[in-house]
Amino acid sequence: MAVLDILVYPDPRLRTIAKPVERVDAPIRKLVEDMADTMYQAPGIGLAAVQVNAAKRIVVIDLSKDQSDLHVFINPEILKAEGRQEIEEGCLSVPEVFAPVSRAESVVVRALSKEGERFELQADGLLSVCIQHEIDHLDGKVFVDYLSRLKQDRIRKRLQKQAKRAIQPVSVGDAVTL
Ligand code: GNR
Ligand code: NI
Repeated sequence: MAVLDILVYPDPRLRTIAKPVERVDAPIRKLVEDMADTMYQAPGIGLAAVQVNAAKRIVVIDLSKDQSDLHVFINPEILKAEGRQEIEEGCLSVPEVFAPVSRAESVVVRALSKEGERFELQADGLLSVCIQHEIDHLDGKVFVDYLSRLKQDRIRKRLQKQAKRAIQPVSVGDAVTL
């Protein structure tokens, strides 16, 4: 069990375009497991490798309440997208921000499984949204990119301020425990 650190917007590493996985081998399967651990611990319903600073095209999703329905997508590709839906999205890399985003209602996705086997899946509703949100991460995109410039600026400033506060400066006279 290994929980990885999740990059926080506006970290420039979230703009990385992930590279396809060439072979689904033991190190890749270990990364998939660590990503699932990280997603469950957060907790979130999806996670893309770019969010844990791994530039590989890997996504994990589990919409269940009891960690019983893990979907693994390696090198996912959207073959077909139809219709439109808008739901309130959130992102583990953009804490405490929720906003509606317009996306395809249904998608057909092709990917490799954890065993390296090709499969296709038709998804709609929240699973469809989540697949699109995660594939965006693999292309260096974050859901706030779809919001107005004003909202993006506010979110960026707020999270930058929080990141600065999280680094506690040690001032003269502070007790230091070794
Ligand atoms: O946990 C998550 N919830 C969520 C809710 C609505 C739309 C998309 C998501 S994905 C998000 C986890 C995440 O940041 N994945 O990249
Ligand atoms: Ni996200």
